[in-house]
Amino acid sequence: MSDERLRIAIQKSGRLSDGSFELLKNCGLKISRGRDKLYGRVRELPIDVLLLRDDDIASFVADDACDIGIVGENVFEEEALTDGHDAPAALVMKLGFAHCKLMLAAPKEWTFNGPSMLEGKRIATSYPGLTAAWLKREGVAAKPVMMKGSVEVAPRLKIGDAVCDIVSTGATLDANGLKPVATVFESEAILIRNQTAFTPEKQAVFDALLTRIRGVMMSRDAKYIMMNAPRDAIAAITEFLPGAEAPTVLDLAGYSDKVAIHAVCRESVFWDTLESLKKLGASAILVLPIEKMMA
Ligand code: PRT
Ligand code: ZN
Repeated sequence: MSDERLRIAIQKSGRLSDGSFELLKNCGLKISRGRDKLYGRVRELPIDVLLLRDDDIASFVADDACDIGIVGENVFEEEALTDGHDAPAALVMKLGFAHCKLMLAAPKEWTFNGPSMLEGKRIATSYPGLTAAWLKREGVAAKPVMMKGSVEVAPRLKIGDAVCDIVSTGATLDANGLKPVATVFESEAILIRNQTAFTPEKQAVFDALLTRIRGVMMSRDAKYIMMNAPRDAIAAITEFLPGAEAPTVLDLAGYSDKVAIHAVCRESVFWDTLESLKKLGASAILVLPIEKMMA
């Protein structure tokens, strides 16, 4: 692309769009557009946002129509297996939202005792590439049957004996008399880019955006935790704090045997974490949200 603005493709509306918009918003990008528009412009940085069907994102990025994109890893991997791009889009990083699994599911009445049960069966799926790759890994000769949608009804319509479909809560399978029997692929939203080198200007914008995305992801579960503690409990408390490195230990005015401990916990802090800290001697425990982080 000759345009110096970084073009990012995200899903217009669907299961990836809220997470994608929120990520960009948390990176400080204000996208001026109406929800029905296909194009948005960021004011603070030279970035344009294209709003597309999720199915088009990976190939638009591969074809250089966009520089980067946010897409489901399931769709990205399926296209890599089935699409003939010379230079397909490349994975930059996982984004930690829109988690789901591509699962093999069979009628509830089956007693499933391993992949070999699928030998010679027809498996209805929108993901024939990933399904075939899994069957090959398992050494099972079964036939994926491509269905664009409503895969879960295939066994009832006798289009397939089993299905391979995206599962989140499992409610759709359950409502259709199916049960998950094996995980074929675990997916989440990912950031992808094309393989053409960016101009130095565009590369600088991309690098700045990546730094912000990493910061947003780091601060997602992170908490700032503060407490008072007996001096002789510092080691035990430090070891216990979830995902904390090198906490700050401060003297407490008027107490020689007590200190204040401050730390950034990079993993979730639960009520039982606080209860355990209390048992180790901590008191006056405060847990604060972290809005932004930069390593
Ligand atoms: O309109 P557009 O083409 O852009 O969107 P789409 O309808 O093709 O895709 P969309 O928005 O449904 O999904 C986009 C991406 O979200 C997928 O590629 C996955 O990476 C991810 N994702 C996360 C899911 C789900 N969760 C999910 N539950 N994609 C689909 N489902 C469907 C699934 O196909 C099944 O029909 O939800 C149903 C199962 O849900 P449960 O909760 O009943 O198990
Ligand atoms: Zn789609």
